Amino acid sequence: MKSLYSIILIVLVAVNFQVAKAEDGYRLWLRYDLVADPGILKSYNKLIKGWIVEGDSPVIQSAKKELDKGLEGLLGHKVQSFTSPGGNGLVIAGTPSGSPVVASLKLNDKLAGLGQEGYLIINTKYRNKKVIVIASNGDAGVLYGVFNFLRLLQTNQPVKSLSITSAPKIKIRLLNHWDNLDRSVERGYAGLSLWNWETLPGKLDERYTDYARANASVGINGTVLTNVNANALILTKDYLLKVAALADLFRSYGTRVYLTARFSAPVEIGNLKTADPLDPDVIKWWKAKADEIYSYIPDFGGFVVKANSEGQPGPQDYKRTHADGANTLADAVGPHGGIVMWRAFVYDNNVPDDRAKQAYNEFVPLDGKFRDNVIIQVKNGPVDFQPREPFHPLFGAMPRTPIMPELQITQEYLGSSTHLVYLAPLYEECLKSDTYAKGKGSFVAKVIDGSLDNHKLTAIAGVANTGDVRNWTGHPVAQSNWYAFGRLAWDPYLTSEMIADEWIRMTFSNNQETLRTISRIMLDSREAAVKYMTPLGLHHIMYSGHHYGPGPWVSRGRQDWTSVYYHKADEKGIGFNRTSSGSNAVGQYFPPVRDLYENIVTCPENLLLWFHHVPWDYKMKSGRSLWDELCYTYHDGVKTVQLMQNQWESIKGFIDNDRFETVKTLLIRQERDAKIWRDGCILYFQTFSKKPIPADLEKPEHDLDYYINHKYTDIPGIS
Ligand code: GCW
Repeated sequence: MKSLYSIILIVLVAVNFQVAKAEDGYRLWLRYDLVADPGILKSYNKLIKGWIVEGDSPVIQSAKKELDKGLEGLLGHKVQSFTSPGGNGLVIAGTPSGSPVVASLKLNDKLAGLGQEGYLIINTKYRNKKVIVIASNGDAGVLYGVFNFLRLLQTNQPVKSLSITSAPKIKIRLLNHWDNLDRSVERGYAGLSLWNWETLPGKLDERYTDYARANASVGINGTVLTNVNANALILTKDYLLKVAALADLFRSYGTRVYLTARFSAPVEIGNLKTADPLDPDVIKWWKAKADEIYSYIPDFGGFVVKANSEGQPGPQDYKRTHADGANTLADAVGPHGGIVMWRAFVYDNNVPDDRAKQAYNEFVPLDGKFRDNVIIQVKNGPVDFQPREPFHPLFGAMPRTPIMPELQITQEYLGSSTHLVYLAPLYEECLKSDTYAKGKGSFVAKVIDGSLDNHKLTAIAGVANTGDVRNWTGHPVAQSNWYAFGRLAWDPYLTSEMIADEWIRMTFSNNQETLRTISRIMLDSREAAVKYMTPLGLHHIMYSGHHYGPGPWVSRGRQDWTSVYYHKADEKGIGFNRTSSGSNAVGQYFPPVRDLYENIVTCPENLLLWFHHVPWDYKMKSGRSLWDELCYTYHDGVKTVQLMQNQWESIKGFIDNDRFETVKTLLIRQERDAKIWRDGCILYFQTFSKKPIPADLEKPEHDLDYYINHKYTDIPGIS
């Protein structure tokens, strides 16, 4: 009996080793490796005998190529393409207007309401033969449907009785690249910018196509190529021709190109004396510039603008409002169908009010004053992409103005490309927050999908984590954040678990045990990072330059860029009093959210120090004092990373060795640096609390000075 078990074990291990091939991560989640389960493979081969994709547009060509490539890889042989249907087992994809076969299926009723990007995937019969149909009203929908179909195969789902309809809930789904023209990437940790301006427009790197494929596979339909800290040169002819070359390529994947507009461009590249948005020459200049752009890029999406924020020029330089500025640009691109995404990430050190309140104060009075093609781009939280923030109070507070969220995919405050942190739970937390703007159920997701206030213009942006390193994102698991952003942009009601499940199956393995293990690691990772960096509502206590390590001691320089401004630790306690007895940031939320945060008893403990200055002895729900709870939570965070390491170790041999070792090495670094966060912060806060670290907790290895002076030598982007 024993030997039978060992034979079974050897066979199992051998099977798993067989699938564990060398892997550099370049293929992302679009690997299309042979379906590993023989039973499932057999069933697919029985059901799929060939394919027909009718239509000639560039997007349909992309759909054909993808289907061809995907089926060949997954099924292990070239799957024949047909020009006319005949036998059983054909995959038919197209639109009623571009494909006579699809038209003859009379799907118009079913397609009504799915728009140009939505699609259906069904098993049906064509002239009495069993077929699988992927249909949409628009070419982009066909491409998205093809990607969904391939995803079903990649994730080993049955494809025998499909009845899928899917349409995006948000119209414009964008990556924002903070990429500079010298190819450096602000807050980028994965090499240089993907856009090689020197070799454009002549050379179209293969990566551009693979980037577009990856985006289309999750439904991302736009890309803002340049940094919000903008360089006006991108709007000059030579650069625009380079942009046009990218736009031509991306168009065949349903992706539009957008740019950031530097507000002072009329002065810098237009030789005007002013950039005053109400000056007739400035208005004329922007109109002419927009006309020029559209002459090269007929489907140009529009502009993103960071104005009067962190030193960027803007309308306030001329005593004009954000609405004046946004409207001038909107009037320029509007006639061509373009939009303006005007960022609400504004704050000023000279304004004495709490930084967390400034965007709301600035923008709420402007509600209803923007053109129809302007949308206000709001970060998920009121400070700045912290590991945890409450949702931004602007969501729901400007009912007459479309609002879009800006999420950060690049891990500026979450361990760069070194820490394994799956961000879908962070995104989900924001999207599922109830603003109560129109009573219970006024979720952020409903504000941004337009349903709460009846807006047609809807959008969402994610600050990209891509670069020219071979695996695109540095950390292999950081690819999941790009993926998760896209999936949530398509449907903000999806869950982190579902998205992780898909991504792991496509990227690593369909093996149940492997899947469960990686999923557990990913789903716990964000909370772990919050705990070892900024537990209990702490925020903005990172090192001042690179934002990777701790810096609660940062107290010099611009006040609202210090840490002491945010944690306010003193002998009595710690935390920012944002209640009505403090900055009253709680007053920007609708009741009952406002009351929930105002009251120290009802304020969620994971946001406690965001809203309250709390005495060190305050009794927490656990029964511990605040000080002890802080210490235990920091330690919990590190423990989770240690657990993640053990869990990762358990899948050795079940995935390829390359990525296994890469992640393993990074987890060791993550543990090391999580301890630096933990011990540096605890020792620093202890100088105020004057209390001992609970006896059962491991003591810091070094003294506080060590942590204050620590330099990293192996972290991308900060050496
Ligand atoms: O998060 C902060 C970053 C800046 C960034 C800014 C912004 C692009 O530290 O690097 O600038 O936000 O979002 O504008």
